[in-house]
Amino acid sequence: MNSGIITRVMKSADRVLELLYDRRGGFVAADELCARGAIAPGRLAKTIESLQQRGQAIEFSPAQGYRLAMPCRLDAHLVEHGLGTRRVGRNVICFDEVGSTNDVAFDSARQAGADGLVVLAESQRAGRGRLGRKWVSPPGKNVLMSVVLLDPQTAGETPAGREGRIPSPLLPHEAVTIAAGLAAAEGIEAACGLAGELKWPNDVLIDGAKVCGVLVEVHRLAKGGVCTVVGMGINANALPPAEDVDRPAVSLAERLGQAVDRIEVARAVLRRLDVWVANIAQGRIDELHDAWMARCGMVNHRVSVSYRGATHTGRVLDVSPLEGLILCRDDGTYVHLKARGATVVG
Ligand code: BT5
Repeated sequence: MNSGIITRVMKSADRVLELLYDRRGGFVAADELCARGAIAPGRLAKTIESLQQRGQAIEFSPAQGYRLAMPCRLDAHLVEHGLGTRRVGRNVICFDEVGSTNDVAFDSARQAGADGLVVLAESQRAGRGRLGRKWVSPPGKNVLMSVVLLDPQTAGETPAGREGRIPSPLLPHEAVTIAAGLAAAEGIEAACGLAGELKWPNDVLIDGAKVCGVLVEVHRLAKGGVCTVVGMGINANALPPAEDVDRPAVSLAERLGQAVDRIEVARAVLRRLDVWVANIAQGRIDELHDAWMARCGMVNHRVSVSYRGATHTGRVLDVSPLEGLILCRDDGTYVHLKARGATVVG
């Protein structure tokens, strides 16, 4: 088959998948799929077969047509379709298995048009958390995704700085970390109606148990510029084995009592991340601060934070998108603790 025909066949398959997905587990008549998917009736069975080869479970009833079993398998086209974002999710790729989606994201950052790329995987061989810890997720059940954000110089865009000054760094690690956690909590709520609480610096909790973790990493690129990768692991439908976690974990499905559509969750989170990344890039961080604080129950609580070899114990005063956690230590002194290198230990 020449490449033009392959592209057309893939586009038809994507369109059919969209139509089936949008029916949310209901049947779509073969005539409708052909008409709206611009497919000759004789080609529909082959198109359905190609989607089945992509791992989608599609059922056929002679009387009713075709239906996609929900929740369906992750699919890059479905995540992209109807996303409506400006930067995050301009392109989406989806893998069966990778080492870590963050590594694939960094590798992809060298390619043209990588800004906003979303990398999803059904499973990770070496999913990582912060500070050398692991992220463990049963295959095919959860959301494991990473987003590439290139600074404007790298992305070939106009830097968003006043008087042509390029703010440095353009996307502060601190702000992106809290924006990612907030986006995850907001997206989860939009997709499933579950209100998550934020635990600085990078956890989303439901009733005190961890449902999502965020890992923001920054690399300088060989060609110049900086690449920030926002990695997120969301327990949509399954928990990690108990021996792999040192604190309680929870999944969305467990809370809801039913399986969750990962595509809906991923899209909702990406939409919110797009909004917050735009705010940060424009230097508008007050809104981020207020929205974050509204979901954070830590203020005025006494916590102990391990930070670069020392432990700081005191009362949480605030979380600043640029300065990190602001703590009034038990001895009355104040300290600002940055997300990178900090872990709340008690
Ligand atoms: C995090 O680290 O919470 C950041 C996790 C980021 C994972 C995503 S998945 C996609 C992308 N690609 C990657 O390789 N990583 C990112 P941290 O705060 O260090 O928490 C890690 C700790 O959480 C572990 O030591 C475990 O105790 C616990 N943990 C591991 N897997 C978990 C899970 N699925 N659910 C809840 N807790 C988990």
